[in-house]
Amino acid sequence: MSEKLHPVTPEWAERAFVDAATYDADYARSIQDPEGYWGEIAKRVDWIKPFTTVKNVSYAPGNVSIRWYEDGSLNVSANCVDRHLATRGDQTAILWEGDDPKDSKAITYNELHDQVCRLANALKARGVRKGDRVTIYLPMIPEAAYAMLACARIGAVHSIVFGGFSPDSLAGRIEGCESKVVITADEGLRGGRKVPLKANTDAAIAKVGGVDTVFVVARTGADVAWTEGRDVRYEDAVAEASPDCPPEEMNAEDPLFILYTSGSTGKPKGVLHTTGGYLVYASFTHQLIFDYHDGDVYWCTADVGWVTGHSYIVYGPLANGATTLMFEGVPNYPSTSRFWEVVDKHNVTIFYTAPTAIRALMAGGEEPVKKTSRASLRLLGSVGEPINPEAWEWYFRVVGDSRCPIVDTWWQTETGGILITPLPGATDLKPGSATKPFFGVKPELVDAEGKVLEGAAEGNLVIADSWPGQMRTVYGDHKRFEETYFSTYPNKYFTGDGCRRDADGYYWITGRVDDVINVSGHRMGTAEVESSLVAHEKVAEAAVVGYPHDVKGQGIYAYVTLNAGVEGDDALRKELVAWVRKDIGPIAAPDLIQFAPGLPKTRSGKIMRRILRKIAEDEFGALGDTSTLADPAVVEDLIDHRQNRR
Ligand code: 6R9
Repeated sequence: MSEKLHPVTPEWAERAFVDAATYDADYARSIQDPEGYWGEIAKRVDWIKPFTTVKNVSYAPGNVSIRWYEDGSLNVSANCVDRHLATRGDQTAILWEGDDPKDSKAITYNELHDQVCRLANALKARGVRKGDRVTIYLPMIPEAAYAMLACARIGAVHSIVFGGFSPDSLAGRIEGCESKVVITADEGLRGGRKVPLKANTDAAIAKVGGVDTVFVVARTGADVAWTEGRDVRYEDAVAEASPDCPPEEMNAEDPLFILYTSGSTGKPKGVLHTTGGYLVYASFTHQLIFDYHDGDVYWCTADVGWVTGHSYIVYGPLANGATTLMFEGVPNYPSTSRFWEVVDKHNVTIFYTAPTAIRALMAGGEEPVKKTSRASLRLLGSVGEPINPEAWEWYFRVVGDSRCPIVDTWWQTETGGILITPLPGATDLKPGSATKPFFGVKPELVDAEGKVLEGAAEGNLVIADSWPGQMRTVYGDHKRFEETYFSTYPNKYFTGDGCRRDADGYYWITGRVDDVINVSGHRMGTAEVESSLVAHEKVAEAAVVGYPHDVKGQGIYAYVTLNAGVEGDDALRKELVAWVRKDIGPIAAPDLIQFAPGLPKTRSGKIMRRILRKIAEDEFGALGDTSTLADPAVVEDLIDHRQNRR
């Protein structure tokens, strides 16, 4: 692995909020005195009623409870909008860049306030009250941010569903949190292609029911089916509503949002984040890690359907009074220069994207990048999966002209904000390493038995103590929360990631150690893809694993056992791929399907995934012990018919 060092430059040590000496001193303090430290940091947000307790956390088995600032009250929308009006009402809050390069607009903080208040009143008029759940299924348009902030303003709990998810996935998420209201658009627009969001919403509601209001934004103006009494034209509702809506006083531990994410077993979990700690953590990390100063133009290319969009397009930046760019399109439309053209058009100074995008663009060569200026860029960021050193160096040299530090930020939906990351004025960079813990974060490496490993070591990554942005529970299932994150290693939060720490104390995330795969930076549970495949009438059994993929990081490899008498051919492969796309969404579509007459199982019937992973990686020389298999002969057949030959 590359151990090339990119030291902090003198200008960065000078200009950034944090330099190396400050990092060491503040980190030590944040670990020794978390209450004192986080009590002070929390002053960065406006409280309605100040808190008197900072931290009240138990990771004890059977009694996991996480509370920060628990007797304080505040409102997230007031913090992200109202408090900036006096000083920066006319500053751009959201810079929107449409799918079509001709479409863009700037929304000031004053305009944001007007839109959020009107929508909040429109929600109230349809009966939405504090604590009610609202599902948001929107493309990357400013209305997505308005919707989030309008919910936060009245104390409703939003649950955003990524626009690429299918009607069935949407249905499961509507049902999971019992939303009575959905906010969607007629159609989405991505890379010139239309996404039938309203039709998908209709199909989802037909399946689960329970929804009495659907707000529909006119994005493309398409003629869509209409259910009188239930469907509401967003533009009309907002125009009729009053622009005056006082923010609801929320307790620090009142829920802010639910976000469904894949785990190693069962259906996606509703990760619940609350109000005070989340906002403090999102805004603080955003400012320090991206070194956000007034005048910066900040662009995170994520979708608001993922946690990165929540914390680092909307809540963190807006709480900081930033200008945040929101992009509706894709990196390769109308051409593979699009990202850099947008950077030049809006003078973007901070750019945050995912390794999969870097690798895809890298495959297209330097020319589409080099023909743009990018002179405005100061800092680059990466998130979603490990970035391989080659992609890191290309990003640094070609995109950043060897001028811009790269912050490789490790975190999860569950963590609410970034936990392991460089700070651009403090941390010497090693390509491929997320480097060091952020303030207040106490990572540890443990072995399979839970023994804490010291010094240079490789093991499973756990976090030994809480931080304010941590998830509080799995919505409606606290037992699942405890079992998933706090039972493997008692008294510690288990991340599900493997990790190596080098002799300099740098962390290198090696990837998931559970049955979660990371496809183009999107989390997918192998169990979800399997249950979709077995729901097909021709499939008897399926086992899904990840395998290394040049662009996506991991690809989806499915072993499928067909029902007796069914012939496996390319037509059926296509049919199964289309089936999963339709059932879950395009991101879950298998890349490779191998028809397998039998799967390697132990005598007790457990599928030996270790063997399937090795074959999918084309590494069958290292299969390890196969003696416990019920029928070792199936392995020969699997190897003979493997689909990934390198
Ligand atoms: C923010 C986000 C979380 C999983 C996580 C890990 C992987 C994210 C990473 C990274 C290496 C990084 N991951 N950032 N791995 N380096 N900088 O992506 O949340 O969708 O919940 O995924 O993504 O495996 O456990 P989420």
